[in-house]
Amino acid sequence: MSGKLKLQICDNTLREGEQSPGVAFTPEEKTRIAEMLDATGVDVIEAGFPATSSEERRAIRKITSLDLNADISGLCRAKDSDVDYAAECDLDWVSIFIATSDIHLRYKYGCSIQQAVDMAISALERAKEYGFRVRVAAEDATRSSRQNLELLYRSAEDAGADMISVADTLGILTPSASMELVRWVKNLTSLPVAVHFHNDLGMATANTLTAFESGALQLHTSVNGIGERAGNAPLEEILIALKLLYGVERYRTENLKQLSTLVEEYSGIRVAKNKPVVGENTFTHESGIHVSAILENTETYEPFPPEIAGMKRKFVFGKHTGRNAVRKILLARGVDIDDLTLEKVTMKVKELGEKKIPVSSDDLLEIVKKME
Ligand code: HCA
Ligand code: CU
Repeated sequence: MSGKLKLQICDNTLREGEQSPGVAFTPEEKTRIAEMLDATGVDVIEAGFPATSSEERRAIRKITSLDLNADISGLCRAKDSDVDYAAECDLDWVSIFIATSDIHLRYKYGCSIQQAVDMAISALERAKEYGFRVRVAAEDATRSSRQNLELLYRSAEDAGADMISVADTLGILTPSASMELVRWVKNLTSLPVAVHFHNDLGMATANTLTAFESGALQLHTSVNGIGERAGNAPLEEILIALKLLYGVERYRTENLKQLSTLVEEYSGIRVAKNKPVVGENTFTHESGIHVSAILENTETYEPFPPEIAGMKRKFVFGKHTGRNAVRKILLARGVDIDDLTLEKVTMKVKELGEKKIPVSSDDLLEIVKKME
């Protein structure tokens, strides 16, 4: 596929990510994350939820005053007062969301779909009066009837919305359902379509990429995938997949590890070692077979060069280490040992590994020194 496809990344770390249990970014932390997202080439930064507090609005204003290349958006409920708060923040975009599923209409709002749409349109009109560009989002779209979605999206287009948006709020979509839904939504209006997909069943990345293939313009992400519950499509997975599998070259993916570490630190949410792209184990090799092959050609067991994501290759030694790998690693560090020492070193490494004691390349050199 060509890299010229129309595409925008809207990153939600600062809004949805902050809704993760226990997470609160200071205005300074928000600013730092926004700057790094901008340096990575993210097109839209959802900076926060203006109605939350005056501190939140101060943080958003700090970001809008930076004059970043990215457009800055804020999330609003379908309430005029939320739009008024957004107007204090100097935003480019506001996103107005309204739930369209029967279960949300009944138990959250206690109103009809027509009343919900009327609220969204009133908020949209107010936002247009302020001069905002507006994305109108159907919350829980994937559990909503097509009739309800059609009413919201068509009304939004008639009232001057700039983008319509599909939220898989509970993360229940499959890739094939994502394709079918996005194609259907695209045909309803002439507006660009955004997708905001959650990861409850581990499919947010797959669903988002399928939506892209199906014509969605704006893809929502968050760094390390943080967000409500199991979170959202991780920025790092989406950007690397776009680059590797779809030929999209315009994002500076080499920032991803740094961005991930920053968000890990500020959010207090640890990244799993086996997390795709940025997890500590993604470029760490232990098994003898893998290490030996990688030393001949890294492409044997690495899907892409680690530098592309700002990662580093690492070798560790343990239970699965083989003689051959030890020999090659030592030779690469200028150490040539005889067969007997090699055997002893390998046995020692395996023994430590079985006791769950990790052995790094430096430890390996120490072991050799002691044997000699
Ligand atoms: C929420 C709202 C939202 C909004 C999605 C969007 C969702 O439930 O907190 O901006 O399109 O997932 O529906 O995050
Ligand atoms: Cu969400």
